[in-house]
Amino acid sequence: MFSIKAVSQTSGVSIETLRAWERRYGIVTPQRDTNGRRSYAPEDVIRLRKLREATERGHAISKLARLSDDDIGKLLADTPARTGAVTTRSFAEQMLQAALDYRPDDCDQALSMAFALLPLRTVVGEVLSPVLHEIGERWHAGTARIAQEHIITGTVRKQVGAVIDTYNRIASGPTVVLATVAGERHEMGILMGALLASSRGARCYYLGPDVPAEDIVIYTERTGAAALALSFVHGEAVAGSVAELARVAKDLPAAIEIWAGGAATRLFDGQKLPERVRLLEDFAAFENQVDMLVGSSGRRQAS
Ligand code: B12
Repeated sequence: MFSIKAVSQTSGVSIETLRAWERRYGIVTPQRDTNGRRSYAPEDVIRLRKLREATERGHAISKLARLSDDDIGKLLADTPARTGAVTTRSFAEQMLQAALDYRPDDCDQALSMAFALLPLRTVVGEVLSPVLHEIGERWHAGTARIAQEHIITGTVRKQVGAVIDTYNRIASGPTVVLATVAGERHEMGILMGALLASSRGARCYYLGPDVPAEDIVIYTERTGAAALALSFVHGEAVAGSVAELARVAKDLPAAIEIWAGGAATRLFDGQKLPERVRLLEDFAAFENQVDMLVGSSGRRQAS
C-alpha cells in the first residue's frame, strides 16, 4: 500500500490534484490506515498514471472518471502522445516556477516526478541541465535571488545524491571519484557526471567542488578508485586549473585513470596538459569511458 505522497510521486499527479479528483469524481477510493491516513493500492497508482497521461493529452477528467482502466488504455492508444520535449520541458518549467515562487516542496516534487517518469539520460539532458543553466543565468543577471537559486541547487543536490546512493548500494563495478579542483566552484556538471556514471554500474564517490590537489590525490588513492573524473567550467581560471590538474597527475598513482570534462576544457588548447589526462568532450564520451572501465573490471573479475 502507498501513502498519498508516494502515490503522487510515482503517478505524477500532485497531492492537491489527487485530493480534488477524489472529492469531485471519486476516481479512486483509498483505504484508511489505523491513523486515518489515505492508503492506496498499486492498481490505484496505475490508474492515476493513466489518468494523468490522458489529461495531458487533452481529455477532460470529468469524462475520464467514468471510464474503466481498459477504456482509458484504449483512449491512450488512440490519442497521439505529445512530444517528449513538451513533457520534459514542463518538468524543468515546473521546477523553475516553483523556485521563483518560493515553493521548495513543489520544486522537489517536480524533480521526483521527472526521475520517476523519464529515463535518467533525459532527466540530465532535458530537465536538469536547462533548469540549472536558466536559474544560474538569472542569478548572474540579478533577476533571481540567491535563495531562489538555492531552492533548485539544493533540490538537485539532495535528490541526485539519493539516486547515486541507491545505485552505489548495488554497484559491483570499479570506483570513480568525482570532484572539481581548487578554484573551480561550479559543481553541477560533475554532479550530473556522478549520476550518469553510477547508473552505469560504477561506484561513485562525489567529493565535491573546489578541492586542493593534495586532498584529491589522498581521497582517490584511499578509496581505491580506478578513475578520477574532474570538471572544468570556469574558463577565466584555466591556467590555475591546469596547474592544479598537473599537480594531481604528478602525485596520483599511474594505475588510476584521470578524466577531464566540462566547457572550459575547450580552452585547454595551448596549455601543457599531462599526457595521462584523457579529455572527454561531452557526457556521451564520458559514458563511453565509464562503460569501458566497468567492462574491463568485469572481465578481470571473471578471469
Ligand atoms: C550557477 C553558476 C555559478 C554558481 C555555481 C554554483 C554551483 N554550486 O555549482 C556560482 C555562483 C558559484 C558561480 C560562480 C562564478 N561564476 Co558561474 N555560472 C553559473 C551558471 C549560471 C550555471 C552553471 C551550471 O550549474 N550549469 C549547469 C551544469 C549542468 O552545466 P555546466 O556546468 O555548464 O556543465 C555542462 C558542460 O560543461 C559539461 N560538463 C561539466 N562538467 C563536466 C564533467 C565531465 C567529466 C564531462 C564529460 C562534461 C562536463 O556538461 C554539462 C552539461 O552540458 C553558468 C552559466 C551557464 N549558463 O552555464 C555560469 C558561468 C559558468 N559562470 C561564470 C563566471 C564568470 C563565474 C564567476 C567568475 C562569477 C564571479 N564574478 O564571481 C564565479 C567563479 C566561481 C569559481 N571560482 O568557479 C561564467 C564563466 C565564463 C567563462 N568564460 O568561463 C559563466 C559561463 C556565466 C557567463 N555567462 O559568463 N557560477
